[in-house]
Amino acid sequence: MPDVREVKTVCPHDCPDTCSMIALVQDGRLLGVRGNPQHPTTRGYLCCKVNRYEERVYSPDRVLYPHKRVGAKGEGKFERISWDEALDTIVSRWQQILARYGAEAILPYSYAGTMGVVNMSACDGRLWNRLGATRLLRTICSTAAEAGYDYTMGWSGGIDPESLVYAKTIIVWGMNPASTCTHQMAILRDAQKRGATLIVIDPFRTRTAECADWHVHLEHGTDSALALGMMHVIFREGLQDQHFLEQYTVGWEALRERVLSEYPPERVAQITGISVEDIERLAVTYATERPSAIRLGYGIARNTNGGMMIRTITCLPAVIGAWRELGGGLLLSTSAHFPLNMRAVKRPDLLQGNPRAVNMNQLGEALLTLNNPPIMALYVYNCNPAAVAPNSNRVIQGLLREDLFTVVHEQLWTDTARLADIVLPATTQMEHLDLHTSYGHLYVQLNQPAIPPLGESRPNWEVLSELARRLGFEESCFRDTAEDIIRQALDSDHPYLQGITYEYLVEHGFAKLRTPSDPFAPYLHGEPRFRTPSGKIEFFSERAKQDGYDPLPTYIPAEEPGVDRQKYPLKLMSPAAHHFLNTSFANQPRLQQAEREPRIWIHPQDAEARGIQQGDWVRAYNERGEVMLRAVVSAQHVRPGLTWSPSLWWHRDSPGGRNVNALTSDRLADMGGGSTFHTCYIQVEKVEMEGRNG
Ligand SMILES: Nc1nc2c(c(=O)[nH]1)N[C@H]1C(S)=C(S)[C@@H](COP(=O)(O)OP(=O)(O)OC[C@H]3O[C@@H](n4cnc5c(=O)[nH]c(N)nc54)[C@H](O)[C@@H]3O)O[C@H]1N2
Ligand SMILES: Nc1nc2c(c(=O)[nH]1)N[C@H]1C(S)=C(S)[C@@H](COP(=O)(O)OP(=O)(O)OC[C@H]3O[C@@H](n4cnc5c(=O)[nH]c(N)nc54)[C@H](O)[C@@H]3O)O[C@H]1N2
Ligand SMILES: [Mo]
Repeated sequence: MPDVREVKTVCPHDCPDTCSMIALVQDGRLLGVRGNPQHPTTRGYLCCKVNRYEERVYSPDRVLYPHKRVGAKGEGKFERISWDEALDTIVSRWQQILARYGAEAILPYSYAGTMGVVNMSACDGRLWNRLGATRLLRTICSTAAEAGYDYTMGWSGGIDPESLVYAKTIIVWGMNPASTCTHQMAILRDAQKRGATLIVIDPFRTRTAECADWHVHLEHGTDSALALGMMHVIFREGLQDQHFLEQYTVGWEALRERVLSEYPPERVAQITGISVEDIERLAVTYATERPSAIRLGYGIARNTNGGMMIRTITCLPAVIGAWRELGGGLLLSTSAHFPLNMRAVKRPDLLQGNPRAVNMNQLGEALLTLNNPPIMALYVYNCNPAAVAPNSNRVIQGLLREDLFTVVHEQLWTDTARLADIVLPATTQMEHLDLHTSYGHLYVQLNQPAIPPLGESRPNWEVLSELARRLGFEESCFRDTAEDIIRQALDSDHPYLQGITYEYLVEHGFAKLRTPSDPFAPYLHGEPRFRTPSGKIEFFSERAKQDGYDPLPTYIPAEEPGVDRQKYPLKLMSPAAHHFLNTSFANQPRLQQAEREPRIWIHPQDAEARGIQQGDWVRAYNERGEVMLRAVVSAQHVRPGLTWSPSLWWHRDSPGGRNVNALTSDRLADMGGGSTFHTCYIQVEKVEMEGRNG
């Protein structure tokens, strides 16, 4: 028997944990993966999705060879072809399109299937910049939250999650780490064991809420009002940090006046459904049982008022000076701390002129209505838009356009791949080299290939750089290998990267940024400066004012204007499923069994009014589409008027052929062009599904 080899790898998926993994390999075959016990946040275990990675790598759904479509669009009939034929076809179709319509007729469409510096970042920049293709605004996930945070904080990095064990009060706000980043949850549990109070603010009783000391079960979309009500109590009781306000913030007088006059707890109680006593208790606990930390999620921002909710919540730590204590402050993202040389990776300098932009949340609209030029070619990688983008019937209608030339580079035969003209096989993380940062910790990590590529699969960068060369682009960056790109990314004089070289990472796998303290408290050392125009935390934001927003944080309800609330009276949220990662892993039988069926949580009042009982199949519908879901009737989980359906099943595996995105809206959030998956109105009715009810 050949020996079992251990290879240092990194989980590439879109999750703040970015785990360090050990791949076990025998004779070129992946036996399994383990969480790296040496890694301080991975701590030797992996989540329920990734701990059997071999099921993903060797899935019967893997794309192993290039294919071309032979049946009608969407029929799903394909024939194997060679790489040469595939690349020749792509280049010649693109060249025809370039000659007739220009480069803006080509749209790359990608997100974070892998978060690697090589196979995401370099791929999203270089070729498309050089080509002058239509730019994709990558807004589906985080941009509303980032824009809201930025008005208050500038793009200043959040606190080190490893510092959270020193907190005495932790508010997890609009985030579900027990499902979406289990290693962050472990830190929160540790803090709880050391005596911290864990508070969860969420309109749904999530797995995280189940673990909390206190679940603040508020009305959906009302968080700004709650945060402003907390500030009212803090100022009224004199619990603010006056020194911090005067030294490090802008506009605290105006903020104080607003919250004292407009957000008394009585009014906030009416908006949020939380009692006056609870609002007072929440504010006083947060301000006095210190250090106090807020773990703020991206999920909450996927609402029409999402940017303003994040902007408002982000003001709270400054009011009490929480940033000045180890274990205090706020964490939305750690990304801003990584000083990698991203200009060298993405090459924005290759861009000439100012090609138009398409918001990725409105793909259907772009494919069906854009003109001068229309989108004639789509190149999809690291993403599954047919199933993950909102308003999927519209997206699918666009993808079915007979004159659209669609290439999908994929690991799996996803809903999107099945709608392509050319399908290219992609390597998995076990089969290629890459470098990773994280948005939830402070480690730089190297992923080394553990096994040879399966079938004829190739990494993203290999394919895109080959296409660039075949298009005649002579810039030397299109001859870079993955290793070249990683070395360029690490090429920086920044003290945080001191000694973190390619060679170091080959040997050790990971390195924590060399920050001045560990755990890193970014605003404890010297005089804190924030990355806003004033260098201070901005309660009053001149930039927000110029951009047409209220310059101060404020409460705006989450609403889908123009919807007939008589016809569609229920609100639907569809956040992350525990056993899937967006649509990744949702094809694997073991995880499908764990997730059971596409389901919808509904309050007993709303169920009874519709004759719906526990376990019935229901049809959820609105003007955009319909979905079949199994009802979970629960007063504990949702308030009346709200429903909840975890995302995301594949369309392929959904009864009726559509997942929940057939219902969601492609309206944009208030800020950052973000998505609004959770501001969605529907009606629900009971249906008889053969052999399925009961
Ligand atoms: N298991 C699993 N893990 C994942 C993912 C997955 O799909 N599955 N997805 C990954 C990705 S891409 C991301 S971006 C992250 C997302 O990670 P999270 O930010 O944790 O995202 P969600 O679970 O989508 O949403 C978090 C919570 O926001 C709540 N929410 C919605 N609207 C409101 C509101 O108005 N107020 C408040 N207070 N809460 C609200 C939802 O009820 C939900 O519990 O997770 C990553 N990890
Ligand atoms: N209703 C609803 N919809 C949502 C959300 C929600 O909360 N509710 N969440 C939204 C969020 S936060 C996000 S981030 C998006 C995510 O949407 P996507 O980025 O589309 O995420 P996944 O569904 O994980 O699909 C990623 C795809 O990339 C492929 N892939 C992985 N690695 C590679 C690689 O190296 N090369 C290539 N070529 N392909 C690769 C995978 O096989 C997978 O099919 O979904 C959004 N959709
Ligand atoms: Mo995301």
